[in-house]
Amino acid sequence: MLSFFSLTHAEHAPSHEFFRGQLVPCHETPARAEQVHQALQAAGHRIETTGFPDSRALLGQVHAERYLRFLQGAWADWLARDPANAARQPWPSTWPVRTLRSDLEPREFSARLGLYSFDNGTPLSAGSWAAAKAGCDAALAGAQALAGGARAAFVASRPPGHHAGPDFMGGYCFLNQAAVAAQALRAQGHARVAVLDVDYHHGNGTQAIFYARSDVFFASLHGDPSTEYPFFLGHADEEGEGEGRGFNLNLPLPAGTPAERWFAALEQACARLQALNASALVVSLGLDTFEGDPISKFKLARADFGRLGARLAGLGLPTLFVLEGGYATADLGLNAVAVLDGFER
Ligand code: Q9C
Ligand code: ZN
Repeated sequence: MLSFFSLTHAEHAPSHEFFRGQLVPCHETPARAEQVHQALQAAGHRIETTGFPDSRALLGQVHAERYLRFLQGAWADWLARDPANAARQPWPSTWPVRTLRSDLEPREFSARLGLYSFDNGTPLSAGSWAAAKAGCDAALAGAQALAGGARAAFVASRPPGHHAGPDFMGGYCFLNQAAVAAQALRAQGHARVAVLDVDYHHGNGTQAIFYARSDVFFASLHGDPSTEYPFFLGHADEEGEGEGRGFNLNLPLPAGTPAERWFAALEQACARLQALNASALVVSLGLDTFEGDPISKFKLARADFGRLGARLAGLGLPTLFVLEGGYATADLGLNAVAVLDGFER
């Protein structure tokens, strides 16, 4: 499958993350993308690495301008505070939760980082903007490949994007590549685009971006947020609002869910997106549903990823796969290739 991969991903390389209150080495690493790149090459998939279009205009359609300005300048602001910060990671200090004001931007950097974050588990590094932006450019290139007649394409980007909302980062995500792709497909003339999120974690950012819209249907299969990250969104009663009512489908599943039950939920999502006449599909392809994933609790095996690809091919839609999570790094490339090969079989 035609794949889009920017080497710029490697510029996002923070060292540690907060995980259940402890500082631990990052789960979301450059090695993930390298594994995917190698596996794509080994399996003979064509990979484009340069010459992507600029997604900046589309970014302004899915993210707030003040958030984009903050994120683009964040590392320079952090260094301006103290040149020694070059060797340190910034962390948010305060979050504007209920009753606090989020309309104003504080001048203090760590407070602004709090304003634009919903967790303390999303470390920023010098090249975070560049890497996330390159992923969006790759997503736009993928959408353009579909417009040019490709049946499907794969955007092998990192950092991931589905937790990034209109004006916030979180869950290792900064810019929402899948949302950019969906917006690009809309601009090409697809009247309704479906975003199917199969990452273990609910795609709260994508849901938030499209929650009041009927032109982009969002469906997600994920660990039940009553016990799984991101905890505060992803329940079955979130069905969309206003014009978007009926265009959001959450299928939370308990930790430990085996493959058969997961595929039954996938059928529900497929039935809905067909009933809604979506004419293009963006797949937020998280591979952290894998049985070997270190931070997730579903039980899909490699062969199940092939089955997933085959099932999605059966929908008969132009399909753009966008890499999201997946932290069993040594298996990540082979799991991604299993989906793509299953689709093309
Ligand atoms: N301090 C994706 O798979 N870990 N993101 C919880 C909270 C967050 C996963 C740590 C896991 C995010 C794209
Ligand atoms: Zn995930």
